[in-house]
Amino acid sequence: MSNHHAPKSQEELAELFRAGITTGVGKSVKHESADKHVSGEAVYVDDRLEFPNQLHVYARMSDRAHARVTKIDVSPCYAIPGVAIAITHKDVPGLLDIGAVAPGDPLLADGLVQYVGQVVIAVAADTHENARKGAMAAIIEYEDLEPVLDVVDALRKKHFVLDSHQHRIGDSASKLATAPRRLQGSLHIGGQEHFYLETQISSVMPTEDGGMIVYTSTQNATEVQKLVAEVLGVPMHKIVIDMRRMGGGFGGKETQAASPACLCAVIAHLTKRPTKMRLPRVEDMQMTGKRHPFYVEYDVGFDDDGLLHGIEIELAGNCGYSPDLSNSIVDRAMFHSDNAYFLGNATVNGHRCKTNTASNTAYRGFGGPQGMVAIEQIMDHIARDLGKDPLQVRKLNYYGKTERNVTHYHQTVEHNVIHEMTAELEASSDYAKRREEIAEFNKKSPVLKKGLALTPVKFGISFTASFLNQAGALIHIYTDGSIHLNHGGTEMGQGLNTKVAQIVAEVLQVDIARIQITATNTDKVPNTSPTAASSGADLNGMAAKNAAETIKARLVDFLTREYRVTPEDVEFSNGQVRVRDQYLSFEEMIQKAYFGQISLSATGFYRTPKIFYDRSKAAGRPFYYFAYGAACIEVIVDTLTGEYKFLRGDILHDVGNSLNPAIDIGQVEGAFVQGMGWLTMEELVWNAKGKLMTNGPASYKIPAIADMPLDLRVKLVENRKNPEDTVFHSKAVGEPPFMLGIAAWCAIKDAVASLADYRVQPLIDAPATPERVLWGVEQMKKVMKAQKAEITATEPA
Ligand code: MTE
Ligand code: QUE
Ligand code: MOS
Repeated sequence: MSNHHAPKSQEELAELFRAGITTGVGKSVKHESADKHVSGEAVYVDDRLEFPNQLHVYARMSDRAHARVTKIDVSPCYAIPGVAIAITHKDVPGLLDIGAVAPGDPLLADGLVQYVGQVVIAVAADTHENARKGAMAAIIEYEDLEPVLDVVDALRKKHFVLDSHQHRIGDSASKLATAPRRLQGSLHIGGQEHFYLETQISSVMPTEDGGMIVYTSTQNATEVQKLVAEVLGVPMHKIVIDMRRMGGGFGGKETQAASPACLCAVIAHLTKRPTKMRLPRVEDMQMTGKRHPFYVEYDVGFDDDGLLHGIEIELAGNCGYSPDLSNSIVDRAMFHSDNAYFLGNATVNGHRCKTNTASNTAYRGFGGPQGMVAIEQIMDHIARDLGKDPLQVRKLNYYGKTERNVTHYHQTVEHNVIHEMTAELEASSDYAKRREEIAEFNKKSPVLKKGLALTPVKFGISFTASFLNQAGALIHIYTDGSIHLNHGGTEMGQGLNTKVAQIVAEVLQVDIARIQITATNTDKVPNTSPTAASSGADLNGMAAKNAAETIKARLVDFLTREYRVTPEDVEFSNGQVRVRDQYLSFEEMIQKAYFGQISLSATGFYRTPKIFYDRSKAAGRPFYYFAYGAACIEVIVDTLTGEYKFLRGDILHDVGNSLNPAIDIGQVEGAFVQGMGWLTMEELVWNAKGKLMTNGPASYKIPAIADMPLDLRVKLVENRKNPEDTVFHSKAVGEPPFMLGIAAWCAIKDAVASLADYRVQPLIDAPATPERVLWGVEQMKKVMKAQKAEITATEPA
């Protein structure tokens, strides 16, 4: 890149030009931080050099689920050496509430605590340990109130954080009444801890004019900026958020990174000292919200083939104590209660139940997985009732390509590829043959039973709050030809920065090594949406493409004037530029453009076209397109203990034209395992007083390498570009494959159902822990015993 080397000959430049770049779009470029992740050199907030005179914050949590706070005395805190300040809600200079969309989340409890883990006071000291001792020294007294801890209880009492909402198409009630067959059921779906490796953390430095620079681990820089400004009572322009990378987010840092940032900012403001807060794991798990547990009731009418006639689904999300993002999350559960199936005549009601637990929040899939688990349970239930292979019932109910293709929110499903994908996976996984082999195996094996399931995924891409579908980017090219790239998205391990850099490399036809990726920063790209809804690359990639094209157009225009050629004569390739029959290097061109007084810096912007949604009518096109996938999972279950092992997994997933196949396959694998963990082994347990007992890795089990299917085969759909005009015709990948994990849950139930000749659907709630599987086995045994007794009773003497 340096221009001090001997200039290359025209032949050398032409040769480089013809070689083309190897780090553009569609290439398996390794993650921008891969080496640093492995060596430990990647800098997370806690790895930053500490500021002199820095304070550490520790929050004292409520140990009551629901209580009036009758007394807070922080004077004993100051007896601990090193304690600088102890704050209560009264010390917050600006707004106390940090609710994301609707109010309800006080930064520090104001007279009332609503869950075990709620922050009541915060203490800052010279060390974390002194801050902890200080916080524990405070005297806090409560008067207990009756808590609501059960979602069904909340539903029956209509104890909601927000109003219920309905999606409807056709006439479900009359179709249910006239359907040849009808089934009802209910189901509990568990929540899920994010278990990001890096817990919530912020570090705040006060600057001049009452400003703050905030280093924080957040998916939502602009929202942290807004909330820090609000709690301090200053305009947003005083606050700068800097976010280089997260050690995982998974939705858990979309709203809930704000609390440590705001606590630090308030303390930094009051003490004029730099302030850091990092949550210990046990506190993080109790303080912050999780995936919403759901309770589901359904009533379904169908015919003898298993075709749906009418359906009614009640989805009750356990939101915890405050709204947070629950409105959009329960909406997304409702939007995905069809999964890939044409419901026809359907009524879907979504409820936002209030319980005295941490406020549940975004988590990969954003409610979608819970809605899809409900309909997959219904498909299995119908199949058992008819004695059919569940896959047959699933395929029968798939959305059509040109008919039977309108959703219960009145969006037409276009470019449906689930039929072909299912056929391909059925063939590549040898489904039919293995189905027979498993039936044979189960006949001969009294204790160990095998199960198999193949389930589809159709996931809507776009924020359903349409205004969020926008993004910005900023590119500078310096005079040496090196490129500084910034965009509004955040890197949480998913490879967004790598993909956006590949996009810029592709447009400018330079090697990715020329591009410096930089921290997300609110004074470079303002008013960013959260990096969420899997839309990071779709939105920020397009914004960066737009910025790169702006600069490229200026350069082409400059070259046409300088060389008196037409735009068709100018071509960029592999760090070289051909102007008719002359070659010059990228940096040579940049030098010329600089001296030609051409602006080498540009912003880019993007908004998603075509989408609209009228929530009051529950109709529109909330999703720009759908991402599809399918998984086939085989399991073996020990019916004496309820333990199981996944033997094989075959996955086919659709990412359109992949921006980076290696990263996309990594996303598919990681999402599948996370989804499988949610529905099998990850169990949250609260005690009768509402305290989370599974508050660390010893009691909360996330999947490890040994829990992977013994044989896992992941494939991306080939040669199927996104028909919509997305960035290089790619599709979003972050969340959709999470729901491939549903096949693992269905496979377990298939194994258990074998005990009753596949004619009874085992009622195994999620997660299907060994205890619940054993309970399902007992159900099957009881059913079989009852049947035998009936047969004996009716036999002639
Ligand atoms: N992958 C890693 N490694 N770490 C994460 O925290 N978050 C997931 C997914 N993949 C996550 C991840 C979630 S919840 C979302 S919404 C997307 O990444 C966000 O990034 P994207 O939109 O750039 O795909
Ligand atoms: C998917 C998402 C989000 C969403 C809708 C989705 C999301 C999110 C919001 C949201 C909604 C309203 C707001 C707001 C955010 O909606 O992550 O600030 O006012 O934050 O379909 O992932
Ligand atoms: Mo992902 S749950 O949309 O952050």
